[in-house]
Amino acid sequence: MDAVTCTAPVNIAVIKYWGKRDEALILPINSSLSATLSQEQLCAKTTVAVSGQFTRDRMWLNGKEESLENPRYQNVLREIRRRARKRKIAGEGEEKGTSLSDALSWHVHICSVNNFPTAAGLASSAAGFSCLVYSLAKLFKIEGDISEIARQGSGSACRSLYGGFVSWNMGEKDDGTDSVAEQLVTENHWPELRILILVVSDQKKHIGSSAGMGVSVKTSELLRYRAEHIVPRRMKEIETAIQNKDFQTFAKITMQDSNQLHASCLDTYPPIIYLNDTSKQIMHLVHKYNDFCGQIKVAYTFDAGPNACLYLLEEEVAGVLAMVNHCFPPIEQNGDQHIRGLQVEEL
Ligand code: 2P0
Repeated sequence: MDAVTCTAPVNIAVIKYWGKRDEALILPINSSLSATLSQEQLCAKTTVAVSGQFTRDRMWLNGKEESLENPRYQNVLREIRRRARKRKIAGEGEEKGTSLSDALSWHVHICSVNNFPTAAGLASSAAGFSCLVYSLAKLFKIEGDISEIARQGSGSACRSLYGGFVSWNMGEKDDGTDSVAEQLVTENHWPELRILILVVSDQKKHIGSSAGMGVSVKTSELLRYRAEHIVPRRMKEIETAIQNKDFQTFAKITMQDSNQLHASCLDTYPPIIYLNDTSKQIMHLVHKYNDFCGQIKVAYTFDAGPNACLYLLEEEVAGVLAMVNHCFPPIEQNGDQHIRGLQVEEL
């Protein structure tokens, strides 16, 4: 038997991925860009093991057995084994530990836990698939870019393989070989940058990202326009802003892109609404705060759910947390009004 355990953090997109041009290969209609959080918090932890004693591939997610029938798991396992087979044919991967020949003829057991609510719009699939693919790659001694494999598990997962700010280039090829993640800057580039996650609700979302983006691609003209004309420009602008640590530009684009994602969701037919009243109050509060300060001090961004992620600089954390706690005093068991600053993540 051989086993590997890894952790992978969630990532928070500032240029959002929404829509696929190929559902099976998970190829997006636009490039996207995110920051990967630090390893300590909001992460998936996965152990993968191979053994001659195992009679079939099996997986447990947060302690409960899950079926591996889902084509995404099948695609990931098939691709990992295909790459490992290629290495074995080349006579590699037999150096130490379990030989590749054994690993390839044995079944795999996967055990994964998240330390945050699954499917509450907190990028759980990104951390989960990133961690799974990274662990399997270590177990099967695969080398080279694995973001193409992670992408086939869940699109945003490819961005969690690297730290710092990471882009997922949409690519042009039909086979997806150029639709890969690339690190823009490392986690040490902008040490003053912080993310606050405000948990508005930890309930499962009413429509998952994959289903939601499928309907948006079919019905939203705004989404098509955004992918073709707006995202390419914004990607360049925000990359330059990040490289120059230009918080004003970075924050403005971040908020505009989040708003455009949710506008595209509303433009979808039938419409998809992920934001709730508390989310909207947070947006309003952020703009009021920035107006009061005379410049942008904090930016919000929302994924496929009502929870807010705030990007800000370290010097603003105490003030913003005080403001949030004042406007949304933590209340036990009070549905949507139950909001708290979950934690300060260090990039
Ligand atoms: C993002 N989201 O860029 C955007 C913003 C949600 C809103 O990536 O179908 O779970 O597995 O490729 O990766 C969520 O999409 O979807 C997502 P699949 P995924 O972070």
